[in-house]
Amino acid sequence: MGILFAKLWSLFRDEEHKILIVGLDNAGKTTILYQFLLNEVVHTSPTIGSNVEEVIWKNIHFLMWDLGGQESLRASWNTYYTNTEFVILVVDSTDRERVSVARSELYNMLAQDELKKSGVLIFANKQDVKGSMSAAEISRHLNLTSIKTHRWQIQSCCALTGEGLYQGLEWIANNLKRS
Ligand SMILES: Nc1nc2c(ncn2[C@@H]2O[C@H](COP(=O)(O)OP(=O)(O)OP(=O)(O)O)[C@@H](O)[C@H]2O)c(=O)[nH]1
Ligand SMILES: [Mg+2]
Repeated sequence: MGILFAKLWSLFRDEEHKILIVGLDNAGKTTILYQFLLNEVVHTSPTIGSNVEEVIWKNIHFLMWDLGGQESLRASWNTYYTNTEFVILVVDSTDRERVSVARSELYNMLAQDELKKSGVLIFANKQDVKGSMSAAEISRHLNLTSIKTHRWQIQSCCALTGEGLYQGLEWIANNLKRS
C-alpha cells in the first residue's frame, strides 16, 4: 500500500504540463520564458526553431516551449501542438500595425484539432512603453469575447520587470487539468 501510494505520488508530482509560447517575432516570448526560468532579463536574438525549458513553480512542473515567431517559422508551429495544455500568445502591445496578424494566427490555432482542449493565455506585453495598447484594447482587436470554444484570459505584462507574468501563470495553474 505504501509503495503504491509512493508511486502514485511520484507520478502526480512529476506530471509535466506542456505550454506553448507563441506570437509574432519580437513580441517578447523568449524574454518571458527566461524571466520564468531565471527571474532575470536575458539578452535575446530572434529565435530560429524553439527553446524549451522546465519551469517549476509552486511545485507544478511546466514544460515551456518558446517558438520562433518570424513569418517563415509560423508554418511549423503545428509540429509542436501535441499534448499542449496551454497556449500563451504573447502580443507586442506597441505593434498596432500587426495586431491583426496576431489575431489571424490566434484564430488559426483555435481551429486546430490538437489544440481544441487547450486554454489560451494572452500576454499584452511591453506595457512599460508609453502609448502601448492596453489589455482591453488588445482584447477588442482580437475579439476575445467571441471565443466560446476555449478557456481564455488576457493579462497585461512587462517582460523586462516581470510585472504581470505570475498573475498569468496563476490563471494557468488554477485551470490545469486535474488528473
Ligand atoms: N520595452 C520592452 N521591451 C521588451 C519587453 N519584452 C521584450 N522586450 C524586448 O523585445 C525584443 C524582442 O524580445 P524577444 O523575447 O527576443 O522576442 P521573441 O518574441 O522571442 O521574438 P522571436 O524569437 O523572433 O519570435 C528584445 O529586445 C526584448 O528585450 C517588454 O516588456 N518591454
Ligand atoms: Mg524568441
